[in-house]
Amino acid sequence: MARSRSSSSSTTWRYINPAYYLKRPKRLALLFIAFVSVSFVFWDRQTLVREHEEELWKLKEEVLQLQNQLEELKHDDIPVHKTNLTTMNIDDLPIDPIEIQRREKVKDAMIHAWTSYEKYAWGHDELQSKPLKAVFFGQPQSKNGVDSFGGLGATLIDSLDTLYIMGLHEQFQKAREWVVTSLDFNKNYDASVFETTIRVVGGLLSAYDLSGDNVFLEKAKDIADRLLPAWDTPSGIPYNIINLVNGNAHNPGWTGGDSILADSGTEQLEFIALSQRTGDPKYQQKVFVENVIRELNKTFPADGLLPIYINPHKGTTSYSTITFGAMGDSFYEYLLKVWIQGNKTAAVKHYREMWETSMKGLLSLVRRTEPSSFAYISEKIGSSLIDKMDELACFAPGMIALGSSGYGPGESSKFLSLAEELAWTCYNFYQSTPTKLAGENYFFHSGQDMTVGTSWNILRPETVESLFYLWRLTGNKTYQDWGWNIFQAFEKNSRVEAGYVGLKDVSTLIVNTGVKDNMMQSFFLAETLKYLYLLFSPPSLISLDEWVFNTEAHPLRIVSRVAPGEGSKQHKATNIRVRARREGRFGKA
Ligand code: DMJ
Repeated sequence: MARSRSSSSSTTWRYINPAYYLKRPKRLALLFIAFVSVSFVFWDRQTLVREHEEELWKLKEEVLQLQNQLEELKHDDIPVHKTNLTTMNIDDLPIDPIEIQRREKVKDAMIHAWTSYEKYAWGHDELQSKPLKAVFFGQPQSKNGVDSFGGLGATLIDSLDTLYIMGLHEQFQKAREWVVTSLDFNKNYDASVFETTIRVVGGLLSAYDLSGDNVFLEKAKDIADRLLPAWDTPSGIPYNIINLVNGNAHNPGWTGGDSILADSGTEQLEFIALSQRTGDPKYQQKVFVENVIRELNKTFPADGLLPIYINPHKGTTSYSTITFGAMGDSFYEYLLKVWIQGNKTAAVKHYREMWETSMKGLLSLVRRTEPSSFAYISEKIGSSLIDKMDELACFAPGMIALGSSGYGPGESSKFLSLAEELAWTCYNFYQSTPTKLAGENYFFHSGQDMTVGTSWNILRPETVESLFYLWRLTGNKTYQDWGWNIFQAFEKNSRVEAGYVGLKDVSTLIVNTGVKDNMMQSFFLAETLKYLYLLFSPPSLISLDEWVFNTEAHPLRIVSRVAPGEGSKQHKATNIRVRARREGRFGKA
């Protein structure tokens, strides 16, 4: 046996000995043929793999194109229009598969936020994820609803139009059922006139404009009627708080009895829209919301900048901060947007004039940092400038870009470049922190560019709002990339098992993410996710020619303006078309 094993192993060895082949050419030829055959098989397989890969890649492309077509079909029932505001026609650009993927991710985020709200806080104002133990990353959270706005279902109403625009119709229908069966404004609650208007009246009107469903308009009337007595002051400047049952109105104690500028001047869009849609002029007529602007116009300063406190009895401003951030911001925003809502006609010319005056004032507040020359909008008290800017003021680049087209060519490009510069600053509010999320406000010290002041982040939308406008108005895809980076930072830091929460401190990382707070703000669903979704959508989806966004990102359809007393005639004209015939990619209405 030993001998036979050794003889078989010597037979094997001789096949790898070159002499075995060299001695006989026939063997050499056979070896060559074997080598060529093996190489051919190997090459053939490689080619097959490559061909399959190419095929797979083509299929993926096709899937993306089909997904896009599907998106278009889903949006078929949304009134859409091709924008003329753009300096270039973005609709003519080829479909970008990256854009579609990003849009889908934002939609996933909305589904996650909405499903969490549905599961844990249905019908409440906001979803809270409260830490059960000591505050630490990853601790268990209680998941419950809180009624920060008096139990009006703020998140649900704020989300209606976002759901609709994203094509989440099942969720929209379920929310609609809640509005029909459970939305009750008869609450003995001292509500904020401003918050209730921008979230609830605005959200309902937008849902009405998109769906044409009368239920939303009826509810909008109900809540607006409860808010109206707030304007019953000697000057017409409203009180900022009102009881929803008895109509008793007052101002918060901490303002010393004054009304707040933004709270008093951010109702015009919604109430004018309500008059247009109901045919009832009472919401917009002079004793109510429009009188505020007339009153303020009487003593409007040369720089168009108003301090944040106004006396509702005398209609005069009090010595206080001038800012495009908290408590000032949307007053300026609405001067521009009411002009747009009114089709830029003579009837609303004074709004544009006041806005342009305020823009002169804004220019006087613009400063630049050292060493990097970031432009920022400072604040002012008396004659002193304060080197501080709120993230809230980051809506301004978008507003300036939106208003820039109303100037002549020279001024227009000057304002557009300022908007772009300010957006770069706001983007850097995010990029300059370890979490890549912005703090609530920033200070600017010589030689240090920007430093975080108040360091929380509560999922605010203002920067992505401006990126959305700049993308729409310039076609520059950089703004999409910036928005995508911000979105990813929200995903990384703020996404939790039950929805999304803010951060307590954007400057501190624990296990690679920021320390969380416990609140999913309703404006995250109303604004942040909606603007991000639209940032990655064709511009014809909610065209800026046909829609104007209220300050809570609720799109209101632009219709011809109603003059007081012309209510019923106007009502016919405002019969909102909900099914537009599609033309082109997303269509023209
Ligand atoms: C929103 O409610 C509105 O955008 C408002 O005008 C300002 N604050 C929040 C979002 O930050």
